[in-house]
Amino acid sequence: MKIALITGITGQDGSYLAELLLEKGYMVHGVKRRASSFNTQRIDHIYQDQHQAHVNFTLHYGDLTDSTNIIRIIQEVQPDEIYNLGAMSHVKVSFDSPEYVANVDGIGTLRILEAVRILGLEKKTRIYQASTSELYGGLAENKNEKGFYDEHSPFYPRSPYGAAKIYGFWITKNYREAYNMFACNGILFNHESPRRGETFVTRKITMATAAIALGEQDCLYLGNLEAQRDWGHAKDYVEAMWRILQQEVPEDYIIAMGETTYVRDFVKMSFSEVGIDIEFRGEGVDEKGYVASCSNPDYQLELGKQIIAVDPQYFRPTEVDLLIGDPTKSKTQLGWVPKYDLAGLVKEMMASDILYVKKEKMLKEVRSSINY
Ligand code: NAP
Ligand code: F7E
Repeated sequence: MKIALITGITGQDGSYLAELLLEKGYMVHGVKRRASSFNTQRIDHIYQDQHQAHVNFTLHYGDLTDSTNIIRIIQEVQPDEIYNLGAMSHVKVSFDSPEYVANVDGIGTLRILEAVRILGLEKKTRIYQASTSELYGGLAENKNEKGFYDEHSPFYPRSPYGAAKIYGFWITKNYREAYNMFACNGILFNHESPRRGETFVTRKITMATAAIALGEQDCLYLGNLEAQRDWGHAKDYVEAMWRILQQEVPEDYIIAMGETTYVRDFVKMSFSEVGIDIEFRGEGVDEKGYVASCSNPDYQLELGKQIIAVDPQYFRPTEVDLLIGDPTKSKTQLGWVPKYDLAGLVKEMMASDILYVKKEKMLKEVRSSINY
């Protein structure tokens, strides 16, 4: 039985990857941080009661800033594969805590690689590093002749997050070349799901769409509506991570859908799932979205009501304007075929958030009806 260790197991990708590896018959170990409140919601369905826990699933307390516990966990687990997904992954927040991000996302990667080397596991343990399209920085002149970023495009990170991840990228490549380690970077473009953190733009939009449609919120405030992203589904992307570590030769791969969409259009797609058409008027910080029509009897809003506005507090000091990745290498070499397209992703996120908001609404009503 293969043994995998996942850092960042409590995150979006960690939870999907854990499910995938368990399905494939792996023994899965995960690193979770100690927190003052529960942080295991995304994996609770796997790990419900530690006394009746999934027999092939174990969690260890740990933190990527602490090399002593990284070494101890890797020594105990003796993994065949390590997926280093742990990170402070929010680009905007990285401007507020740049040193912490460098420590976790940059040096944290080194701690994993060095632990494997110190323990003499270079030949046994394969390492996947969660690299990112943020390395490209969205500079138009760095795209290839087909208009995509590919594995040869130059990097130009535009945030402390991107700068920390670029160290993680190069140190992974360096350990591969210097010590013959099977260490690979997956350069993943944005991937989303119903489990996406609530402060990333797609989930913020689908949650707010559901809340507005159900009368629980008045207006959705967003930042840069002009940003364009290449969005895929996290379930498809964790499959690619696994495939990267099953190859004969360790290499780096871009994982992307090869299509890009404006944030504004993602808003329109989300609202259209509940039968609401939005018309955008105005420009820059004055741009606003209004209800143009409502075709679903369950979700009726006043026509002409303003429900979207721009709030500059969500702008970033430096923005990545446009990302679009070329998945040719991953499709041909890894045989990776995504099952979801953007429409399918939005549909799934909206269905999940409608249920979520309905449940919250019901709980609120129950609580307010109880006379304490
Ligand atoms: P996520 O939902 O934010 O999850 C991040 C995980 O890292 C969480 O489990 C978090 O733990 C953990 N973590 C944070 N700080 C840590 C620390 N100091 N020590 C150990 N663990 C720590 O991110 P995701 O979307 O699943 O992304 C997974 C990885 O892929 C990240 O490295 C991210 O940077 C990278 N990536 C993501 C995308 C994307 O579009 N999703 C694209 C490219 C690359 P808590 O639950 O306790 O916070
Ligand atoms: O922003 C714009 C924002 O925070 C997407 C991480 O997983 O993917 C993610 O990073 C775009 C940006 O993701 C709001 O300015 C507009 O242009 O969802 P996001 P991100 O920054 O692309 C990469 C690949 C990673 O590696 C990261 O870990 O949307 N935007 N209005 C907004 N963004 C947010 N968060 N909130 C807004 O209100």
